[in-house]
Amino acid sequence: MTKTEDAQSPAPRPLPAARWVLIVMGSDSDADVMSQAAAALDEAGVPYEFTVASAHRSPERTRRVITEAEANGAAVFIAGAGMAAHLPGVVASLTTKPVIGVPLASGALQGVDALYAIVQMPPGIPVATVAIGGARNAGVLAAQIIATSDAALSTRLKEQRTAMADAVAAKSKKVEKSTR
Ligand code: RP5
Repeated sequence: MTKTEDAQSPAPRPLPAARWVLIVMGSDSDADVMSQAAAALDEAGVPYEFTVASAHRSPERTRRVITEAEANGAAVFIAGAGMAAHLPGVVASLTTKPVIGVPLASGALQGVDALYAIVQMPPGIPVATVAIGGARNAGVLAAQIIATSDAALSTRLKEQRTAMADAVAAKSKKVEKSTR
């Protein structure tokens, strides 16, 4: 059973089947970091599919995966890759849906190469780029994009912000002191 099918079950709160995210990465060696995008979508209750397609090693698979996902209603694409990271840009060339790129740390340049490759897209084919290894923010941003047309999801994201603020206050309590 795929994650998309999972999300059609009652918990936590199924979204319409069309509002899902494709998470794609260049290699299975990227999966641990990219799982943080999946975790953020799980927490928001947004369904997704999680797969590998390489812009360089499997260009035909990449084209098929992206075009099929768009035809099947993917609303946002998250693409992560390391080194000469062309995958997010290639994904963006194949769809007009929003694409979020995640530069991944691997190889001699530890993600600086991937950051430059992903963020420097030519005019007309944008990729919204998060930090090196910033897969969690990619998941949060994808949820925010979907929330622009989903009031319940928007409310859930606001609740998460409140919980984050509460957590900061709790952390402060653990270390606070004053000598005045
Ligand atoms: C990139 O090359 C992948 O996204 C990965 O980050 C990196 C290394 O890939 P493997 O050699 O581990 O498959 O295309």
